[in-house]
Amino acid sequence: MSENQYNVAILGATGAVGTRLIEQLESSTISVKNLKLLASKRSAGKQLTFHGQKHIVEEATPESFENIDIVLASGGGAVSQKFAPEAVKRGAVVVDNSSFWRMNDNVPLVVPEVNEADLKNHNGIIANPNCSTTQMVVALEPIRRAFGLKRVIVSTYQAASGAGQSAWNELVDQTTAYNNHHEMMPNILPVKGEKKHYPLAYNLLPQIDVFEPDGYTHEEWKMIHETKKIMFGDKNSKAIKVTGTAVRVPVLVGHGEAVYFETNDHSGAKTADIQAVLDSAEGVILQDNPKEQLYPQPLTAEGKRETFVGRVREDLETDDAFHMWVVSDNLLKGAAWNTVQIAERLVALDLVRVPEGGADKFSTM
Ligand code: NAP
Ligand code: 12T
Repeated sequence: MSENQYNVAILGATGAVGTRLIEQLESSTISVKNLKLLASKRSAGKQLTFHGQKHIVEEATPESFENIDIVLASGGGAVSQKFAPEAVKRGAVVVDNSSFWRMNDNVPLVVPEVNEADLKNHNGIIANPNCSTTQMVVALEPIRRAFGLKRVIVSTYQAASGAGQSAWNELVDQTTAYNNHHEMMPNILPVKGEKKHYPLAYNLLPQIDVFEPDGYTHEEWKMIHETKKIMFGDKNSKAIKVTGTAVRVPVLVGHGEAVYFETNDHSGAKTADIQAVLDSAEGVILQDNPKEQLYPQPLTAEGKRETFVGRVREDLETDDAFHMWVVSDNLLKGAAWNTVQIAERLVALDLVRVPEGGADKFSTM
């Protein structure tokens, strides 16, 4: 582990992900010299704590990134579009949570358990995948390594907090309103800024992010193309078929996923073989014992860095096909922990620097 100390900035520090970035950085192996907390003008002056010390939140400007080594960004797409190139120009390496840079060919999209090696190709920006993609590939990659993988069909059960602190607050308020026979006032979900809003309390919303012209939501589109880029190195890889349906459920923290997959293995692998591979996989905790009613749940995954897998079983009618149930804390492995984990790996691999010409790759954006 490197003994260097780093100046770190958290962009979007007051948000649902940002507050967890602070906590994950506190318990990381990274030695922080100075921490700068950045948000919009709205939160400038607010105080947050890091290692027991008060830090004042500042409004982010391009100059905020002078003398910064590592930026952990979770301010949203427009914020990362604007500020990530400014930070890289000033020599900082940005690990970005937004979807803005993920599909850029100059930007590695990384889940350390799956494709840590892609970090060495970075040009100053590294993208953190979508939360639902991250936990799915953590569970699928060990299966791909052992048995190959040719097809995935996923149904997601996604928590409100994935859409930010305001969506979290909205679900709490709606639940209270419903229980007290008051009117529910939806303003955020399914998507902030969309034409229509619906209550999530006591409901299910089969829309996460905006609709694409083909009828898929952008969340479903991201799961398809991010999975291909992370696991197969090409966002349009034909080596695997991926599809799915993303649904918002009235849970605060922790996404669930029912995953159907077909392997490339024709040796007759059984449920126990899949379980054995998952049981020894990095970042995975197998919780799978129907006799004891043991299976992953959002409430038991909350606050944990790992991805929990259970309900592993053979498909009854298709050879070499299985089902599993995957749960993780969407704000940790889905966002803040994966981001800090990437930063830890950058430090360990001595990659906390912008390579020559790196900044030029983002200057026209
Ligand atoms: P959130 O709770 O709404 O927080 C948004 C944060 O961005 C706040 O700190 C906010 O600061 C800051 N911000 C907004 N406008 C800004 C500006 N112009 N300049 C600087 N900071 C600004 O949202 P969240 O759930 O933490 O998510 C933040 C972003 O992370 C999302 O938009 C998404 O792109 C990404 N995310 C990714 C994943 C993933 O799957 N990897 C999961 C969740 C979120 P104020 O307090 O000043 O408003
Ligand atoms: N629509 O970073 O609303 O791509 O749950 C993360 C969370 C997009 C993203 C959500 C979203 C992202 C959500």
